[in-house]
Amino acid sequence: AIGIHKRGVQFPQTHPLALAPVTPPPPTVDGFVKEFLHELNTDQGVALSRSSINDQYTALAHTVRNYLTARWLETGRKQREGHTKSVAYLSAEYLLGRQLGNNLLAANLNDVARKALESCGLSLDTLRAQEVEPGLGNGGLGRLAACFIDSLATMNVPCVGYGIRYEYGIFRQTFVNGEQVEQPDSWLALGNPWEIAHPEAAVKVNFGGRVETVTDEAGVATSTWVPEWNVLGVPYNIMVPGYLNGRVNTLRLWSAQATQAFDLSIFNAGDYAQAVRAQTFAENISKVLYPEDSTPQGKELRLQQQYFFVACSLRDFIDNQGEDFDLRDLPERVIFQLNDTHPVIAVPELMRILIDERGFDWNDAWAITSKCFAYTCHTLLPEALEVWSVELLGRLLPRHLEIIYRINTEFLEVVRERWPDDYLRLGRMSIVTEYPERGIRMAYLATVAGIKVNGVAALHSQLLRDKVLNDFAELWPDKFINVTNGVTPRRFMKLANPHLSDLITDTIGTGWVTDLERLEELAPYADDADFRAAFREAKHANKIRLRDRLRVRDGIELPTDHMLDVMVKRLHEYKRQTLKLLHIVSLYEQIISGKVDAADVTPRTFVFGAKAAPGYRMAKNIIHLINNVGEVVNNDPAVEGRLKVFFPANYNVTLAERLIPAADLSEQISLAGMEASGTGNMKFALNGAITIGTDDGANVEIRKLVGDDNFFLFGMDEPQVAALGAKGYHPGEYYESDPRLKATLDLIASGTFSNGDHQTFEPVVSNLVHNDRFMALADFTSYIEAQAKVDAAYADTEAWTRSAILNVARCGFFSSDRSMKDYIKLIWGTNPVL
Ligand code: T68
Repeated sequence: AIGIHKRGVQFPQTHPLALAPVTPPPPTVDGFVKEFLHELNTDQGVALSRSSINDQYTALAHTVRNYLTARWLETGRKQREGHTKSVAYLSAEYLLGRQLGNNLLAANLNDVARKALESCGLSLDTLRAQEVEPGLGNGGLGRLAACFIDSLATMNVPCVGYGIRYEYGIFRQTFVNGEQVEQPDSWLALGNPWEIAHPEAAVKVNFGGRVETVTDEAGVATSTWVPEWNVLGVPYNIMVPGYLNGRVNTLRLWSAQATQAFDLSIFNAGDYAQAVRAQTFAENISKVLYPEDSTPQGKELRLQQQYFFVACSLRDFIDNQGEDFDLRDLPERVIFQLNDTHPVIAVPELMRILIDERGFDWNDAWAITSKCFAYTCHTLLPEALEVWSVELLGRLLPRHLEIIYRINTEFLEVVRERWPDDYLRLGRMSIVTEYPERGIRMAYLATVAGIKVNGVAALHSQLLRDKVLNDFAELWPDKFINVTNGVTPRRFMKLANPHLSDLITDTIGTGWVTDLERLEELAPYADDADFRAAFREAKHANKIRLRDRLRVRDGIELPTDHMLDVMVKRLHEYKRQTLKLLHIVSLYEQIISGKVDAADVTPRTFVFGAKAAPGYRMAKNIIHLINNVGEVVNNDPAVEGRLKVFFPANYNVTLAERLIPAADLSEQISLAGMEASGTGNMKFALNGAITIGTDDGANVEIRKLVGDDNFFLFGMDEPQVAALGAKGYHPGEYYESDPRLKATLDLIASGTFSNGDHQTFEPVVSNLVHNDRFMALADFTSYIEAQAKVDAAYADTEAWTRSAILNVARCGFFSSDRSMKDYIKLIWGTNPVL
């Protein structure tokens, strides 16, 4: 068994040199070579001449880490001694992407490292390619968390990111005959040089059992949780370096371990499977990332994950405040930002710690707890709002369930006071729902406990206030705010798009990387023909970089002289990949039926990237259809040189970094009112792609900033969607009345993309014609018209470039640095520590 680390011990400092962290030698090429070889020899235990690429990569990563270590320790010391307020970002997902390139950039070691490796006969690019990206997230929500911690470090804001060290991240997607097949993502197989484990600081987490309540003579009831089993959470620390500022924050991810490794007596008796059962069971908790909205099976494990990482994180944060810290001061020390509802069980957990472990009474505990949390909502889809069944919650966390009931009782008192006799409202607002079974609405719990509730784009926040959480907004109008998402310009411009970044820096200087609004200074250059030519050159160079990558990665031969039309995001019906597909099939149909001459069609290459949740049948059908359409279109001489459709498997952060800078057209075509924000849309615009999009999520704000002339808007807006829904939507009517749409759907139904078989895509077609929850058919005509405008605009190269430049120049608002400033100002009230 692993000993539990005793907190609060004063570690001895026995040598004067140990009083300050060892400062790294100045980063000269020779110094770097020395450090690198030292790592290779002592850490990997190999000579350069005998080393594998993985040895070299690992040694390089450690070398970079060593340069950052002193800063890291210094950041930690200042934070502890400063007693300042920190952000504790609680997120079940961090979609980090590769670390090496980012950390070299942050530490300004890129050139030195490149030269140092060259002098050893090695290539930095080869070693960078060796890194398996940590895919510890599903999509936008996880990537947002990664952007946020990058920005906070860059802005010198004390922050610790807490999450789960999944042994397997988001599945690796492969295609077999066009269909998605999931492979486990064993990202740790070759080791992870960026993490440092602290098994001695493991935290115990309890589960199950029962609550014992005793009532004393005064009638005061005391509850004690008698748990049934427990696991250990082992923290792994990962550096989060700020950009060129010497600050290194921490991401702390928890890994589950059995409290007792195995039963030696059973092992000795020969039952090996039984002997390690407890261990396997415990370690399952952090085994694998849940693919979003899959089937109910495994739900229990997901709740275990949520409580596991939240319990570890609260314990860790509180213990780090020292032994004589008064928990009444907790709100001055921390704000726990809840990244969606996944960590919301932290609310009753803090209440439990305060009441059961620290002896606070209910009201005092609530006074503290209700100042320590804020909640970010990332969705509007009702089925995506988490509800935990009372049966499950009561079995796994009986004391927490009891606390939630009490929170609800007290909350409903407040509602009753404000609206006496409004029973319907009480039912609507109750944290406990009775349908379809008794359950706990985690979004409501978060709303009741949070100091603020924010949506992630202006439209989304407005819809939260006016629709999903309207009752709560009436009760607490000031609680509801908007913070529009953002993306880090370090990774998604400077690192991913060196050509454009260099051009920008040559034109307006370096400041934009940490002050993205300065991109505005580029606007006048949109009218400068030389600048436009240079801008196009960068775009073309990016297409070549992408072509080279896809050739090796996927065996795809990407034309570099086509318009590059890209739709990358999770596969979901509301995002409407099918609408994109209908456009492609419709172009194809018009050519092969002779309605349009191929020579008149703008050469376009369509690229998709998307993973479907393994249990999401329709999403998988759509992937299959995209692949099969690609197969037919790409091999039909009738459209040769005009249309190509590619779907590289396993879209991830690494591919995004290559794909986005090369794109001309960004597809953001969700049904209005469905995409909370989108962040890919921001990345594309900042890299000089023009958006075709609906009035949804952050598209609304992008369009407002870049201007209507530099954005292709189509489709219904949210009020129109709501009105159509209320009136009754009949997709069949659109099918019957638009001959182009009919021909398109008929072509799919005819078996053209399924070797003549009519069954394969019947579910997709019939779902569109008979159900079409996300109204793709209603927006089809408008979409096709907007796409025709895209073609016309693209034909005027200079005007197109001008628009693309203005997209870059006017999207500085979408830096995650700005998002963080908004969180700080509107929610956290934290200060930078310099
Ligand atoms: C996304 N949500 C929103 N969810 O869809 C997107 N869900 O509009 C927004 O830009 C982004 O969040 C950032 O705010 C997600 O990515 C998930 O990944 C998810 C994961 C688990 C369970 C449910």
